[in-house]
Amino acid sequence: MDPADHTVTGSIFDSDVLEEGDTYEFTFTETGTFEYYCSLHPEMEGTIIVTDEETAGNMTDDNNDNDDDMDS
Ligand SMILES: [Cu+2]
Repeated sequence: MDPADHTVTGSIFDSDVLEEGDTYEFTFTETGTFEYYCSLHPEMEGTIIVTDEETAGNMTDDNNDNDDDMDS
């Protein structure tokens, strides 16, 4: 939604320059922790943590079964 251009740039993925309203999608095929940054504004950084299917399934089950654990 930012009128400024940005990129999503990491070790195994890299978007083109994204303009306002653009989206970028990448499917991870391995687990791990992946740092990324914006090549136009290198101070803009993020981290993506990819977990295996078993862990992801458990997280979904917890959310469905325990509404008390939800923050809102
Ligand atoms: Cu940027």
